[in-house]
Amino acid sequence: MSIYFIFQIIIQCHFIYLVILTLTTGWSFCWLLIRVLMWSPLVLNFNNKHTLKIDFLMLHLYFLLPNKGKVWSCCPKNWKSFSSSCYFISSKQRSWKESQENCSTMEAHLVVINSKEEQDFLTWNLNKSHDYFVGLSDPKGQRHWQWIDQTPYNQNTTFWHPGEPNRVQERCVVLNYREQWGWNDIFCAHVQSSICEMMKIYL
Ligand SMILES: *[C@@H]1O[C@H](CO)[C@@H](O)[C@H](O)[C@H]1NC(C)=O
Ligand SMILES: *[C@@H]1O[C@H](CO)[C@@H](O)[C@H](O)[C@H]1NC(C)=O
Ligand SMILES: *[C@@H]1O[C@H](CO)[C@@H](O)[C@H](O)[C@H]1NC(C)=O
Ligand SMILES: [Ca+2]
Ligand SMILES: [Ca+2]
Repeated sequence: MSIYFIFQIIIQCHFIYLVILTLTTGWSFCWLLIRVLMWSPLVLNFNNKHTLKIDFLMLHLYFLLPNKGKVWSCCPKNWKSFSSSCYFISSKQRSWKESQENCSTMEAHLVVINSKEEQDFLTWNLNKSHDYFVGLSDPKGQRHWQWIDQTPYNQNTTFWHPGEPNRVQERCVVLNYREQWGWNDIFCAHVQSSICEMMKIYL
């Protein structure tokens, strides 16, 4: 048997292994692959670093060779993909802080709206009768707006409803529908739906 042949078998076994994991765990294939590539102890228990290196190499070869130079990117299952981000729309009602904490357990943060295109993409997927927390707040009540990921607040890319923001006590921002989609400042302790955002994962 040539080395090449053995190589092929190993790669195929890996593929089948991943397919089985995909079917049995309900994770999306791409996401699962990421976990494997990240050597997550959740998915596989490798014996030593040597096997890890081989696995890493195999998986890269398996996916990169047939796609010569094409970049693979993906979002976890049930997340929506737009540009270089993934979004999770949660209809569960939580305070702003709890919403952010929930995003951060998923390695994400409350959505940071960087453009009209991003906001339009999101609103296509939202329910007009819900309010969605975004990652914008005024922690000190000085009308000094801050994005959760430190993106500078740019007055040119804001989508406040007419008459908003209106009250200094309202320090957290929701995206909601009033004839059209826009932003409103509300009390941070109010419970609302939310949107999480994370960077797309590139292989
Ligand atoms: C975060 O929210 C999602 C959806 O609302 C839920 O499935 C998940 O269990 C939550 N995670 C935690 C740690 O609360
Ligand atoms: C939108 O939310 C309302 C109230 O929670 C719900 O009754 C309705 O089914 C939702 N619509 C969609 C399309 O999910
Ligand atoms: C906002 O828009 C004005 C006018 O178009 C422009 O002069 C300014 O540089 C912009 N500010 C930022 C931060 O992009
Ligand atoms: Ca964004
Ligand atoms: Ca308000």
